[in-house]
Amino acid sequence: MERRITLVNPPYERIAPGYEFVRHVTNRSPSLGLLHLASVARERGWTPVIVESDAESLDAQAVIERVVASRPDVVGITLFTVGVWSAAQVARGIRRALPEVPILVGGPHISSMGRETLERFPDFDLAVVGEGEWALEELLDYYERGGDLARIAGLLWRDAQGVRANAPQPIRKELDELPMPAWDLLPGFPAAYPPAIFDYPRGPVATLAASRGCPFHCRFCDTSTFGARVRAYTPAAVVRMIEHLHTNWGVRHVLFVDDLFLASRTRVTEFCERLLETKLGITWTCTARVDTVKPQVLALMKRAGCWEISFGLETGSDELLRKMDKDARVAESEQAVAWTHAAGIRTKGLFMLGYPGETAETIRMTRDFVRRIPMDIMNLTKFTPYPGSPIYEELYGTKIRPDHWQKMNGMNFVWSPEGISIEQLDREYQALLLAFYRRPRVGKHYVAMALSNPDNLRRLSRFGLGYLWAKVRSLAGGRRGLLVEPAESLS
Ligand code: B12
Ligand code: SF4
Repeated sequence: MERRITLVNPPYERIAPGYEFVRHVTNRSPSLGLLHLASVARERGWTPVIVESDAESLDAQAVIERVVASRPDVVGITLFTVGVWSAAQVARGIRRALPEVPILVGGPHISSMGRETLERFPDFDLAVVGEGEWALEELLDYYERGGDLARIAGLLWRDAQGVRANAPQPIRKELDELPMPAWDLLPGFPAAYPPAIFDYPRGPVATLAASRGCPFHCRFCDTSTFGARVRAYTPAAVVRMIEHLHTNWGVRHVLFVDDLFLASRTRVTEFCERLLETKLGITWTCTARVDTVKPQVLALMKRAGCWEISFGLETGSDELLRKMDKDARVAESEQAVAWTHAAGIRTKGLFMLGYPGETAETIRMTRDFVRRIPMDIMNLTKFTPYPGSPIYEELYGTKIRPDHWQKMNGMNFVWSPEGISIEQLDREYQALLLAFYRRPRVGKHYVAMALSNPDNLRRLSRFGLGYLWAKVRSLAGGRRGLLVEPAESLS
């Protein structure tokens, strides 16, 4: 008998109201987690279907219809904090149409807030805390043959007494044993999943995680899904996945989404050497902490196709870095960016604005910093205390907006530090980005990139027109050019 599981990446508020034009230039990567789960289900003889709401522009109602039409025996939904409400709406619709079908949830929000989420949203039946592959195998077994839910590690489930939490899952080290992510099931892959504009030299592009886990404890970061222990695929297995992507879909650029790609320089060295041996000419991008790069490894990475490294630089203030428990200093950030630039690899700086302790002075320091370093691309998020991060515990129940879960996409301020209003932060946000992007060196670089790739030019034009239109609407609506909705306030 055929058994079917439908896996859903639900719709969510990706972009703050007022900033809709940003959609043209942002990242639309698929859920790699669902690709892993789909391949595990297929290996066990189930028929998996994947629904990617954002890439397919599906709203909650369209997702419900798509899921019902797929005639599932089990539904799985991946949850980020920002997507919980719309996922609950989707679950309610599925429940009405298919009352007998169990609805599982998992993902970063569940790893930190699983019990609260199940208690709050009755249409989510079961939840998996942490990695999903091993728990899903056991759950599918349970649906085929029956058994005891209480024995599945990492599972949250319901009985007459309420939500029950099983023992946590053990740390799994054997990533090589996992089946290859099921890219073949992804609707419209790879064209429907472009990365952010200017973030890739040429497509098609795919995401990969070569490792899981991070031993650091930056206070703003949620590491509850993979934990503190770094586990990795062997370099040979990573190269095999790249060859698979290249052969089957012509993928030419890979975005590594690991928390700490450079956790082991020995592993990265072997990966680079093996990738060079393939002679595929693949380019790739990864993230790194500033204390993990050195000129020698950078030179090898460059030869092996590394095109860009994202560094979590966060701020230009040592005092704020200390408050974040970032375990890094501004001087180290500066050194890492300089070395990377000298190696011929582009650098992307990931910054945040509005962390507790942010002041006019720290903002000025960040502005000076982004003006002086040889960085190529700046990504600025609005500080958000995500569930699962140490800072969430500290700030929860203080000045956080009552609807904060729905707004947690890094594009809304849901909290503001003492002495700075959300409106001021929003102005500073725009000013900081302009301070960087108005640098003549940066401007020239982007003009060259836009002209060298028609795709960039098309996306950029749509973004520019959208921005002008948003400004006009804001001025006409009496918001003096501010792009945020006027109703936003803190409780
Ligand atoms: C790549 C990435 C993205 C990509 C792709 C997103 C996607 N849908 O996967 C893009 C750029 C689009 C993105 C966007 C955002 N991201 Co992001 N992103 C990541 C990153 C770096 C890697 C994700 C990944 O592929 N992991 C590898 C796969 C294998 O793991 P996984 O998806 O978690 O799935 C595993 C388990 O969670 C579980 N699982 C997942 N779903 C399900 C479902 C079921 C039914 C079951 C049983 C199990 C299960 O099993 C999977 C296999 O083990 C993570 C950091 C991290 N280490 O995970 C941040 C991270 C997930 N992002 C985060 C955030 C905040 C966002 C944004 C809100 C905005 C922002 N500032 O970036 C948006 C929201 C996107 C959304 N869909 O709601 C936070 C989430 C915090 C939270 N509580 O919500 C993280 C954890 C970063 C952090 N450390 O703070 N992101
Ligand atoms: S920000 Fe980076 S280094 Fe810090 S805990 Fe998160 S993944 Fe680790």
